[in-house]
Amino acid sequence: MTRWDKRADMVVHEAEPFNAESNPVVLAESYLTEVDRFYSRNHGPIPNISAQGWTLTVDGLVGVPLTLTLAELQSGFARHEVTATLQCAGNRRADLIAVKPIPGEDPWGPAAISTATWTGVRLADVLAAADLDPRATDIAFDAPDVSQLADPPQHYGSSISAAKAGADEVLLVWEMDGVALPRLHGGPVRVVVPGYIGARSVKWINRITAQDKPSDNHFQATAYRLLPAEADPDSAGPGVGLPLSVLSINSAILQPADHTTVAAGPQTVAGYAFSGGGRTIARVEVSIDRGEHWVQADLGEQVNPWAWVLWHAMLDLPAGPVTVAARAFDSSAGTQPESPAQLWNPKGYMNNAWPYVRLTAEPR
Ligand SMILES: Nc1nc2c(c(=O)[nH]1)N[C@H]1C(S)=C(S)[C@@H](COP(=O)(O)O)O[C@H]1N2
Ligand SMILES: [Mo]
Repeated sequence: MTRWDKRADMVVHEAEPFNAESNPVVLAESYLTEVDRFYSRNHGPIPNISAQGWTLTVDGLVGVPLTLTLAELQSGFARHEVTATLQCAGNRRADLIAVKPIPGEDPWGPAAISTATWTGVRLADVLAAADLDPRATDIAFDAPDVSQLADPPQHYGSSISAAKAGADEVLLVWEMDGVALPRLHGGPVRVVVPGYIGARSVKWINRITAQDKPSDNHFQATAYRLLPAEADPDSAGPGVGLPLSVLSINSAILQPADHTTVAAGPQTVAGYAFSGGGRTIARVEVSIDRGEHWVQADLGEQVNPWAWVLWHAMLDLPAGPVTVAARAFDSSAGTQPESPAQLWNPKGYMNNAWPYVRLTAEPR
């Protein structure tokens, strides 16, 4: 075990604030990611908030502002569960950095993504209890952790549209896979916004504000925006670039590991595929000739549109160096672009290019 009760084989990008992803090879081995393998992304020191001391304020464009304790949240609203995949907007950034450096951002591999079953109450039910004003277009979330990445330093926050906030799958959760939400993952309470970039699933949430514009928090207004390739990220202030929310279709090859030697002949290749916005995974294909020919992968179950698919395919590898590529299609026929160079952006977000693993196949 390493810090925060994570497995010793986690890939730790930063110890403080703690930023770590699973060893990619083991990630595809279970549909629900074990909590001690679940990636974690933090922008500041992890707050320590007791369940007894926690309160949630609901204010802004509401008829009845609320202050709720955990006991009131748990007893006042119907309990719901959602199995949902969280994916950081920086997942697979390493492949963008290989195209051109991205200073100041962690080189996440393909495992800044994980799946859990989350238990809590619907955000929509809490907003209804506060008598949400129909003029509210955005629902802002605030948390107490202070990030030095903002200038001046700022607590973490973001927002989602009022339409998404009203959707059944968006929960305020206090349990992850049946255990109390660990402190690292936002305990006592976080929001889970399935199908959106992880940044919107605000941990340690202590305030929800209904408003008629998006949050002006650094992590909504300035960070987590897709800048044009030419933009200078240091001078791009609030409002520049497009705000990221719904995830695009993505996939990764997790087995065999990149840059490894395997036996020529029959070889199983395995990974995940996931798309945002409630779109399901329709097809995954793999290729050993850079996309001239494709082999159909077998898809595992997708328990609901908010959770990933694990897939595997059987390839017949010729002896010698071989590059395996994959691509997924979602239910809107959306698919992945061929090369990360087409997607490079100054903050390195949303890489959904074909994944590649470079293997050496040795004659048996
Ligand atoms: N309060 C707070 N919430 C946060 C963050 C944070 O730094 N502070 N990081 C966000 C980002 S970018 C991601 S990808 C997810 C990661 O959640 P996890 O650590 O539970 O995996 O939390 C989001 N919520
Ligand atoms: Mo993230």
